Amino acid sequence: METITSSNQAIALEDQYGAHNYHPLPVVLAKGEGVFLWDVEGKKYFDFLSAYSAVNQGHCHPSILNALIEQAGTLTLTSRAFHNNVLGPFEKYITDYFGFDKVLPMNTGAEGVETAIKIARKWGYEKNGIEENQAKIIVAENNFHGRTTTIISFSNDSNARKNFGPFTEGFIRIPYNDITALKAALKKENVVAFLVEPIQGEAGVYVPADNYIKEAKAACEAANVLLIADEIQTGIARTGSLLAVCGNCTCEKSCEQQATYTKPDMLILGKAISGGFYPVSAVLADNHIMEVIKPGQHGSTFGGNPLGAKVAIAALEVVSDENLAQNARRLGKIFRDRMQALVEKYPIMKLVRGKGLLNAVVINDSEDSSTAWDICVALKDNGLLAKPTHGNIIRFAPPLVMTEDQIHECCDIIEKTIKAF
Ligand code: IF1
Repeated sequence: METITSSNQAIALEDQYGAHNYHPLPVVLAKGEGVFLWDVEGKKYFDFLSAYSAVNQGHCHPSILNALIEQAGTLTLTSRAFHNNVLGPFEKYITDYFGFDKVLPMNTGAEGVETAIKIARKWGYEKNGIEENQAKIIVAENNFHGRTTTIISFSNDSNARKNFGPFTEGFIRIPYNDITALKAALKKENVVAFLVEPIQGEAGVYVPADNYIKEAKAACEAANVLLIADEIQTGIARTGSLLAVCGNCTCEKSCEQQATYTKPDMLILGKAISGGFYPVSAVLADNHIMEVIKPGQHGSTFGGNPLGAKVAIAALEVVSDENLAQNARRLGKIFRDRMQALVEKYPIMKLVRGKGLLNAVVINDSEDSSTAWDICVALKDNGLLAKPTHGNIIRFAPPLVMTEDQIHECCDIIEKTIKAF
């Protein structure tokens, strides 16, 4: 294997031998620890993307690393043709942790979404009298749920869809954060579920009305339709609660007792469920839904493997042991207040929005301008890594282990960079 001694060398290799399915910022990372990343030349950065919220626990968290190393030397993969001694304990741990009867473990987030779609359809046909092959699932405008052919079938992002057809049928798109539109769609024939992100991440961190999810659940319940919450990006303490559907829960009591908590019929998790060490995703549901899946009807080679299961337990322990939800809530408020001060001071900053440590700044320039990108390149030069989502929106999502001093240091870097623009 070629040894990388310069960033340019690594970029050249990717350019020649790798598909060009991303346009990364011009930085080549070689080491990560907590909130920090180092490039090949040894320059240190604050990470303000957290691998799209997959390293909420910080890079290379020692206790998750230890769990990985220990299990990796013992048993990594058996397939589900046989049992293993880690899957059962993982299934009990995660269903207790989130308050559901059962879990179906998969690998990537998109697989989790696909799994939830299959379960919802099967539940509709076998438990809800929906006409075979006629199931409809309601989704939101500007959704992002992954990149598989079925998932992009219900996306309205032309870049994610163009020339990937033909597409999967059975989806109804409605405006996000619009209960009236949801109620109208719920009146249509053969609707089995409403699949929604409690906060739209990729669309640009759109936080809906406080009662949106609770009212959506009530409307779905009245129509005997399943509410599926995609918390792949918003979950695992990112938004200042364990889940975004926890509302403003203070994490002192169990979920059922929290008035602000809305329990979805199906919960989809991914990304930080394994702290960035190993792909793990999961669909959680109660028995009356999960029991529609019988042996041989769904699965995957790596789904539920002992290595991913052990890593996921360790990653979730870090979330509760280190009070990451409370930290994200506290630091997120500080961050938004500091950004709001910049909005008032610098015309180039249009607005800041977000919840917990999932935030975005809208730059006061056209969607197709390169300003947001140029600001991110300048932030990189100043030691902070962030990347625009769409056009003029910059997402700011550091690991949840950040300290108050560090968040102020990062805001100083952002201010210094914005000032130069
Ligand atoms: C990319 C961002 C995008 C997700 C939600 C499912 C998935 C994701 C809410 C699929 C994945 C990743 C994918 C990555 C960029 C990133 C992302 F919003 F997080 F920034 F694209 F929207 N549901 N999000 O956010 O999970 O299959 O990737 O494990 O595809 O460029 P996955």
